[in-house]
Amino acid sequence: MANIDVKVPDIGDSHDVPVIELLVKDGDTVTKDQPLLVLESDKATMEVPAPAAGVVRALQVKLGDKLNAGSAICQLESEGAAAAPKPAPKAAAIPEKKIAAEAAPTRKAEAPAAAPQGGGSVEVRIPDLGDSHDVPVIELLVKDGDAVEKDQPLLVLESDKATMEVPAPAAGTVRALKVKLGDKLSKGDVVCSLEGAAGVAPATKTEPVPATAGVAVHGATSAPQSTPAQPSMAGRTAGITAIQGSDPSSAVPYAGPATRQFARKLGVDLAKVRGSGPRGRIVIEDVQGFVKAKLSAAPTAAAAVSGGSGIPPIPAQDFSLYGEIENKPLARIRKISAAHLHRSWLNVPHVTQNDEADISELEAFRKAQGEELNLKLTLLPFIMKAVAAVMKQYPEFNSSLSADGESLVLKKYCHIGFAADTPNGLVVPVVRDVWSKGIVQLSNECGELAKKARDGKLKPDEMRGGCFSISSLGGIGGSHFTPIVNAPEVAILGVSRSQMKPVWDGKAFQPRLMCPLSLSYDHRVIDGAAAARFVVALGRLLGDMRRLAL
Ligand code: CAO
Repeated sequence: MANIDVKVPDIGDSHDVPVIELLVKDGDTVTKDQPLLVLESDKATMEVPAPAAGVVRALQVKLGDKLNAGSAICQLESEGAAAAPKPAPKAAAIPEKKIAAEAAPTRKAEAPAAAPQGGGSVEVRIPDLGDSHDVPVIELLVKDGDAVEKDQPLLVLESDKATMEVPAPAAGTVRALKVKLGDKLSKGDVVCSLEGAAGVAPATKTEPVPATAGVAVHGATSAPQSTPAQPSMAGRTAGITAIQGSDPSSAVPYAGPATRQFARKLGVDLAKVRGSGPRGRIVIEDVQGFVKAKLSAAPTAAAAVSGGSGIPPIPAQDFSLYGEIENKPLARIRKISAAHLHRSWLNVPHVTQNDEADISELEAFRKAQGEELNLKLTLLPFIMKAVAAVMKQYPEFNSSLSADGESLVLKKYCHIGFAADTPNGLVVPVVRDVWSKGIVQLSNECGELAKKARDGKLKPDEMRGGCFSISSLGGIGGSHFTPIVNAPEVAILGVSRSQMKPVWDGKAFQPRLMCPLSLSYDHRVIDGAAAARFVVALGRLLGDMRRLAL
């Protein structure tokens, strides 16, 4: 057993760099290279990884602490030789893959990737990208006519090895922008001109700048890699991993400094933002989209948890850590119904009353009538008609709570909605005036509305004004389920698949077709006894539809 003192390694020119994320706590077991914390200076965001596997002990830093090279972080209680403390490693310690991304801040002044053009204008070219060629532009951060500050990022390149920002070598106005998103650039390619960029130190002749000087890698202006005389980036930042994020095991959001800065300004936690860039990289548009979504979701989300329930959100997860994933945007209908269902589920104290109705005679009648009339008569219109009759008998099932919760609004009409399964999600078309319609008419209307629903042609008016809903899964299968009340309605009937069952008639078991019914209701309005009465009455009606005529 050995204890390693873990310290902040060389972080280039940076001092008093704040801890923006603390990724471990005392007692945590970490693997070698697992990030312990994230530091963020003006120039770079850097992870400090564990130098060996072990258990974190005596953690000495907290969020916001400002650290320097050599600042103590913690001890690592580690077993075996691998745990032996290492001096701050130099170049060799870092895998080649990461070298370009592990840039330390270096001499910006020596390498503006710009060639003077006269008249206060300079041509900005891609500087030396080390071994990389044809590196795609993954973010274009300026457009023609934009005024930029010195060092303001102009574009972001991403190779297999690194994500690199190309900053403006001087303040000026962007002119003749020659690149677009997706272009593949190499050393010396012209990016744009900077007009009014007076005072730019000319690059050594028109040669592109040496090595990677002038290229900011995750905000850190990188040191030349290929020039042996320069300290290697790996060497300079040994022990520091600039945030690359393309490593899916990284818990730190994968984003460039410009995006990070933008997110910080808006107070956006990047861990909650889904990146749309290559390998999930978060770009500025993602942050904007996140804020937009939050703002537009605010009313429904707030409504969904109305009553100040303070329900903690489900933490965001990176599912790609566990296997391949695909991000499929939700259809509009699904988003709307999700918000509505969530709101109903949270606001309405639900109880579900289950029962079974003997529909043996009804089925025989339905089939016979269907054949006689040459009509596709399903069970749904019969159930709808029976429900409407029971609602007349028990008017609280045809009511809504007033907005202030002080009274019950009793409806003198009967419009019944039915849940329809469509390729885009659940919709609930509403059949009007069920009291005044016969089964055949109800069947025709249900058929038409269901077709419109599937074709995405329902008008908003055809989904409004319902007093009660029916959710029939009988055509699919299953026994009972718990439907969610379609608030501000106060009850919903779930219908499951009928089955032949042995039913005791007092003398013997008889095979009867039993249809499972599940009545969910708003317990603020409906008592359990009333719900039981409703279901029993419905079962009796479905058992003998002649009662409807009484
Ligand atoms: N028991 C046994 N068979 C049943 C039945 C039941 N309870 N309900 C329907 N069936 C039968 C029908 O009679 C029909 O059989 P036939 O072709 O032999 O006559 C077959 O199942 C298919 O019926 P259907 O589902 O197409 O027709 P429907 O009128 O009963 O339902 C509709 C129409 C729109 C409600 C239905 O298509 C649908 O979308 N259901 C899903 C609703 C849903 O998703 N609910 C969940 C909401 S909460 O997440």
